[in-house]
Amino acid sequence: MKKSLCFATNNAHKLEEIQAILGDSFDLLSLKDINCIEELPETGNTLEANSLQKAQYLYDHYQVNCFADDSGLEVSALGGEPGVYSARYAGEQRVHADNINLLLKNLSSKADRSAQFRTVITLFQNGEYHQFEGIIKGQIIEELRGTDGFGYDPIFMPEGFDKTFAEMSLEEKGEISHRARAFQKLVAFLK
Ligand code: ITT
Repeated sequence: MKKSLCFATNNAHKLEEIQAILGDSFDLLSLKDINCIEELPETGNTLEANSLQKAQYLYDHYQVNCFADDSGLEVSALGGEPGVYSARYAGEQRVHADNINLLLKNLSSKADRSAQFRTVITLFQNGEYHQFEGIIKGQIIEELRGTDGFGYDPIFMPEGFDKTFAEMSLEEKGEISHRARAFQKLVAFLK
């Protein structure tokens, strides 16, 4: 029987990516599907804390088995920044282009351009939770390349590839991304 699970996100790109990874083995519900229209709490200082907070909120308020993710770009020369603050790096208005510009500016004098995307997923089901981590290492390039994807994709080149995430198709990115790796662990756990 298909498991029904709610994915705690409002990000249509992510829903699309995850649906591609899960295929039709799970009945994936969006926040809209469960009539959750309020903003989910996300006040932690780590990816672990934030994904747990979102999943627990949904489980407590909507009585659904669910999972939530939180991801960030961790840049070595910036001590792991922007990390948990990736979405609002350049301010609360959360504009991807502004975030990219600020990151490139802060990195302009640094020789080390290594970075990683990291995802933490929290699965909340039947009153228990489990966390899963996915990492993809790479480099921050100096100029934007590509138009697909979202966020920092145009400046992130994954290790072993000669193109950025924004130059990859959804399927290509979906095979190697931080989120894909964390989700593969989630799916293996669920099966
Ligand atoms: P929700 O909280 O609504 O799910 P979000 O945009 O905040 O969506 P995340 O918490 O997963 O998404 O990621 C936080 C930020 O990290 C995101 O806004 C991007 O700036 C960056 N990021 C995460 N995953 C990314 C990816 O695959 N490609 C590019 N940037 C990404």
